[in-house]
Amino acid sequence: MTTADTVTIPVGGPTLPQERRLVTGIPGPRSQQILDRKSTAVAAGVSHSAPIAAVAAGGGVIVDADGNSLIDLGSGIAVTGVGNAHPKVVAAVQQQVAQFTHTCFMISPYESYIAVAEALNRLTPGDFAKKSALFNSGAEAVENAVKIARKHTGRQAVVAFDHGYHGRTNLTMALTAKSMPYKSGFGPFAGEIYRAPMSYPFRDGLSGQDAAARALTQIEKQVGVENLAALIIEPIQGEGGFIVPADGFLPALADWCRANGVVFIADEVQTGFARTGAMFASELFGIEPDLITTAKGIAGGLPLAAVTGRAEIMDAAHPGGLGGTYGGNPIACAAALAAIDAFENEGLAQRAARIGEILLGRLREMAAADPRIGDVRGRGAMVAAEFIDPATGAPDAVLTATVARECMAQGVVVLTCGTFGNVVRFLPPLSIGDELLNEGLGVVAASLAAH
Ligand code: PLZ
Repeated sequence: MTTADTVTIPVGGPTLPQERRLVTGIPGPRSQQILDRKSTAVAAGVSHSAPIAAVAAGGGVIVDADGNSLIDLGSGIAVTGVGNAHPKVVAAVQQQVAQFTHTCFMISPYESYIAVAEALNRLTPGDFAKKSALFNSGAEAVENAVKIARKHTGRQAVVAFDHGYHGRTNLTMALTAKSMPYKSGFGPFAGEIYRAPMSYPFRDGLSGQDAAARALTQIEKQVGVENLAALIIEPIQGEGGFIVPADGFLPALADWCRANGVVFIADEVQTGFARTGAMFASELFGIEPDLITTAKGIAGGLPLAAVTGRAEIMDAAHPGGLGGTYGGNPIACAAALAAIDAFENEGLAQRAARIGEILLGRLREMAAADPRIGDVRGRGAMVAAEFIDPATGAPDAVLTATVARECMAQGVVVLTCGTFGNVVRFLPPLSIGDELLNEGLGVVAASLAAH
């Protein structure tokens, strides 16, 4: 049985009616039927948040198998920044898929891969010679950034930060801080990974300088700079709780890396591509990373990832030392070139900044009226509210999960995150309209007020 037998599937993209429309409960019967098949056929470890089966999406909505139209405040975890089924992406993919689907860039190279590398070299911060290499997922980009940094420095140790998230492969699990659900029972993990304390202004109250001094002293004493190949950090942490470090923290780390021959890797897998109101979040903090990892937003939903950075570091790996069968697949590259065109020519960074004003404005209003919102933070279209017990300041994961579930039931897809599971995060597609965004936030406010 397929969904197509039983329901008319609308065409996705920005022409979908931009409305929240519930024609059944969530999940409706068709979604439920499909999700029942999921329980039988798909490994239990692969869980899902929204209890729907999606059939179309675009602008700021996701349509499910029952014809419900939900407001999308998650972008498939910060992926569809340009919007689902963006017309330029659709056209580029359709043309490429009819041209050729795969040759393997390591066997018979093609121009679009090179054009994506050129675009990344141009768009990433830093006015120095850069090179790029393409991969399939964020985790794969992070793995390769670490390989390159180790080869360049001849050192092995890598430092990641408390609350950091870098992926689910063996090396990136080691870099990821949170045990449950990402790591628990899956060890042993890769060696020579060390963790340093993050700047988390809401919880540590430290200035950027003091938080950096704390981290750097720990690194010098516990790892030793002579052993350290790289330091990897998300400029704004994503899965860890949308933690925005205090001013001065990131520049202090970057300066220290430069002074000590340590490769500074910014993991911009979640923050990249206009998400934070700048093309890359590093720009907001005035840092020029040696290497930047990107994925998610780069290709409008197709799987593509990259490492971009200083040419002399990128070239440290010997010919044949980097690659993979699918890395820089031609369809994903065509999608990326179309998405990058949209990011550059459709004012999407400005749009993200405007979305941020709406998000921060509405959430701060809610926080002023409800002490259970302990902190509202973020940049551009990457904003979160941290839920606490107002009496103690302790994280309130139960309220967070309840609000998220209630929003889903009311037709608004919101995501949670945070080491303590107490953060509701907002990552709308940059193609969402003000009205729909405000309606979605109204549902969040009502869900909070009801619990
Ligand atoms: N680095 C900063 O945010 C992916 C993970 C969702 P992949 N974040 C979403 C989940 O539960 O698996 C991410 C990230 C940062 C790396 C990654 C990994 O990117 O494309 O999921 O491998």
